[in-house]
Amino acid sequence: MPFRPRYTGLIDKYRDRLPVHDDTRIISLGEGNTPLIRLNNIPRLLGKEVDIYVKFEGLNPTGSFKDRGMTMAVTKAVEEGSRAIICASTGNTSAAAAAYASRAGITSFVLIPDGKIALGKLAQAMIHGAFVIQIKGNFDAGMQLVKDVAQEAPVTIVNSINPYRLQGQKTAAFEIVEELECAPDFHCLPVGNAGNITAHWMGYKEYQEHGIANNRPRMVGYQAAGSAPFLRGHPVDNPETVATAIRIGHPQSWDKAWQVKAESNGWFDECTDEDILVAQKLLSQKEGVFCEPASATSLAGAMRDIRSGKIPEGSKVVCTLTGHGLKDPDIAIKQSTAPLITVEATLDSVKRAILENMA
Ligand code: AN7
Repeated sequence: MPFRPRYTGLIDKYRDRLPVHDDTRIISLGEGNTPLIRLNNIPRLLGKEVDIYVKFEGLNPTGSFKDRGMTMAVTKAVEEGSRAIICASTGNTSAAAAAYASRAGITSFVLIPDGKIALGKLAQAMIHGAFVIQIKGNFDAGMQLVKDVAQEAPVTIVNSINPYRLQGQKTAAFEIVEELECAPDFHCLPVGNAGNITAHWMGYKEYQEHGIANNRPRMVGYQAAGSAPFLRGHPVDNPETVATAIRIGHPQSWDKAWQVKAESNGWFDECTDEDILVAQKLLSQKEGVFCEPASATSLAGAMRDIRSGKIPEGSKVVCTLTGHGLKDPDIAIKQSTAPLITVEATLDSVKRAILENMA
């Protein structure tokens, strides 16, 4: 039987393209290798001839793309002898940091905005044994505190200002090129700190420079309207959005992201919370793909730009779905229109419930 070798995570797979040594102890949970799902129904609803793929990063071990960066950041922290990691987070980074720290047997400290992270993410940080520090302030305040405290305490920062994070995250672009056998024409992402859009661009450029792809995409970053510093042209002090993952007003990769836009001939745009929620629901109900609100920002923006023709027919479009819908059960339940039906536990009443609700 020609069995394929067991998939052991993205560092093993892309070892030659990542800053590790032969004897580096790899801290992995089998992250990466996520599905690239071609949308069947949404393009038809749009009435446009476009190939839309979603890269479902919610299927990483802790349910978001952060695992790609965290396997690298924690592997290097351990290699360098660090005993503790720290991050500020809108939720997903804290979940990934907590999980990879427990895998490595080191301590994690996570600073989160009090009351403003989705329930699933808080549950993850807690169950993995992170020290959860809730601050009475937003992500941006937490990020500043993390930078300050790391000057005075022996902790390694694992936010995306840690350069190993972007190295890990660039592998998502590698996977897309390998599957499509080319780069897409447009790659759409939700943008918060802008680390991920920067990392993807690094990956696409590397594959083109090394002759693995002969094209590169235009990079398109979408922000939530209430939290859109790249649209305002300056940091925003009180960001607000239903998509709490991207409730970020002072992006850490500010200069890098402008460079990505310029080099790739891409653009930034913004989506209202309403657009974001519509896209989340559409994906769930028309394609069977359940992502968290922030993730749906990529599709919300892409749909608008496809409708307007800014993304022309005939294009190959990839939208990254950065996190799993189960991260934020509260929003999902609020979004649901189908009624919960409660009946007696009898054949008759169940049958009646079915017949009454058949389409
Ligand atoms: C689902 O967890 O910043 O533009 O602290 O969780 O690379 O910041 C999360 C960011 C998009 C934005 N989608 O990515 C954190 C955090 C989801 C996210 C983003 C985040 P970047």
